[in-house]
Amino acid sequence: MRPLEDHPHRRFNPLTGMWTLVAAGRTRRPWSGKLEPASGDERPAYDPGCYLCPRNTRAGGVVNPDYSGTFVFTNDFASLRPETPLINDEPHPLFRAETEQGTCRVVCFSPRHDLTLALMGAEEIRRTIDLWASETAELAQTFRWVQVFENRGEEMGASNPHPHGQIWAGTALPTQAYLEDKHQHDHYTTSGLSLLVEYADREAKEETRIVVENREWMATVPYWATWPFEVLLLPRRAVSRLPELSAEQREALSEVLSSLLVRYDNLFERPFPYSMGWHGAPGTERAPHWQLHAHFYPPLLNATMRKFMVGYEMLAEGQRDLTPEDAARRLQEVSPLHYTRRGE
Ligand code: H2U
Ligand code: ZN
Repeated sequence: MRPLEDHPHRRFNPLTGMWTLVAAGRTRRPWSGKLEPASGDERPAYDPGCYLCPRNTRAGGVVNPDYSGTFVFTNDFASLRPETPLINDEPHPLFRAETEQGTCRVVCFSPRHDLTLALMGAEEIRRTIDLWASETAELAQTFRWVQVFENRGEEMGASNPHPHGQIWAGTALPTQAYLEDKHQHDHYTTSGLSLLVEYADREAKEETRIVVENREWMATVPYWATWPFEVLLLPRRAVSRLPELSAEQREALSEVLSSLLVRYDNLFERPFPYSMGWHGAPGTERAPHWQLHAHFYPPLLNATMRKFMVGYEMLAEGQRDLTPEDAARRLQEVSPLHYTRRGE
């Protein structure tokens, strides 16, 4: 371990330009924070009360089809709508506002109410990858930014345990996308290299923060991670958007996603909550500066305790208690076989 890691220090996130304070050793302090009870995850394969299961009725009376693979529908409570009139009202520079047009979809990963991506296996995950890609391609015809994401677990606000995610698409470039675009663009202009392609090459040489990898992908606890077990999932070759992934890259992605999510669940032997999502280049034009990637932001610090981004994090900057290297080591050490399937 390098001496830096034994002392409080700050690390720079080159994608967003933000810093995180690494104050290793704080987890040993006396603590009686909020405990997250490990929710038992016994569920039926079909739940008649679930609004995502096949053949059930959703809010507003629409009946789901008897789907057998994946299923997409426009969110019945969509936050963004395509027909919103575009008015830019600027009575004063300190009171700027703009309306936003868009759409929100819900994507079911499987008809099985009792599954999660971690339990689905690579072939089934592949269907979800194809769906993410085709939805992104379609929505990008109309909207500048397509945000594919999943909130998993009650801890992250998921409203239903049925395996599902969401896609929001809109005309504006949201704040995170704007920052990543600017930083990747600046890096490309000054060095001629894609920031995340260069980063993945360096991570591959160091190896310490890589959780799982294969010929096409790498999942690493990034050097600048803020959340305890945050992961950045990166393609090894330059690719800007989900729809551009080759069949081989999709195949390899399903394998790497499966191993990462199994490791996440095995870490505390409980369903592991997170918010994850894809960042592909905005728009449809060629974007050599932008490397496709997914972020995983899990809130847990250990089996029963969650990390709160409060106080210092809200008022000063992000702060983490264990080093990214320690987090990666913990994830490397767990079994690659899901804990609920060990006896099989
Ligand atoms: P989350 O679990 O990530 O909240 O996603 C579920 C979404 O499903 C949520 O945004 C929508 C909610 O608006 N929903 C419907 O579209 N129809 C329903 O009948 C219930 C919930
Ligand atoms: Zn269901």
